[in-house]
Amino acid sequence: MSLIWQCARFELDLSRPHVMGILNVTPDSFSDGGQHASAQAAIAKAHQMIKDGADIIDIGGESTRPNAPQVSACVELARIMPVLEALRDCGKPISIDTQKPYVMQRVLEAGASIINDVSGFNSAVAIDAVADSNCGLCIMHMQGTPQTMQDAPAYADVTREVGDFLNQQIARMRTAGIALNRMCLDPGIGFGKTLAHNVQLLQQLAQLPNRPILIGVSRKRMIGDLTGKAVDNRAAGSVAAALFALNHGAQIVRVHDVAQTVDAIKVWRALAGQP
Ligand code: 7PM
Repeated sequence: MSLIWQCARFELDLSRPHVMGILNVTPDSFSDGGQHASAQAAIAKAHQMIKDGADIIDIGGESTRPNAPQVSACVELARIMPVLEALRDCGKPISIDTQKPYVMQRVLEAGASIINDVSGFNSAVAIDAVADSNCGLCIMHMQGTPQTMQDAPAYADVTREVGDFLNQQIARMRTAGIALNRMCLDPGIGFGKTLAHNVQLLQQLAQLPNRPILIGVSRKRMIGDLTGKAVDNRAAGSVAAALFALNHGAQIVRVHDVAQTVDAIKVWRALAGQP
């Protein structure tokens, strides 16, 4: 597998682990003070994550929480754009977490380097929206929709079914002329999966298609189930899961707690004798 992930003007060398810092720009994440104040708080947080060692910043303007109200492309763009414009020259690739083809097109024009789609570019319109750029693409698997996905997740073999979906999306995107080296894959921890499904996927990352793998497990319910801790107390559990993923086939981890994750990776790598 090529260890270079092409992300617009960035060529990420995934022979060492990469940390993607999560930057939510939904109103519930940066409270009150209005639109401008919350954009300023988000920008400051991104600069702190970069100081802490983040390799990528992932901006999300649409809550993917189960049962979350859906927002229009217009509202999503109004949240994302001021933050993207302030960060696009920060030296790190900016990823946008969106499922909307219109949002994808607008943010690519505005200098985003990665599109992270939790629905895995599962439409011809989404594929067309990214085909003509050279941005990086994170193709994620989800069973169902964010509104219904946790109702009764079911698989005969979760790793095989997730792998089949990802292979199918790779093929569709290759047919649309998208280069393989722009794609990374994500099994979508918690997106239409039980704890047992999540555990099996993390143990079997090496069985997924042979492309770079991104894992987002930070502060998720899985960590709560395993530790009994509320969402604001899941950093240590999340770091353990991130290290496990990196040592079982993942190259990129998407995390809230950047400083703690970066320290853990440094210590693990030193002990493993990796430069
Ligand atoms: C509520 C529920 C808020 C779930 C936020 C979430 C992933 C992602 C998200 C992931 C990739 C979260 C999720 N999760 N993108 N976006 N992989 N590629 O916990 O696992 O951050 S949103």
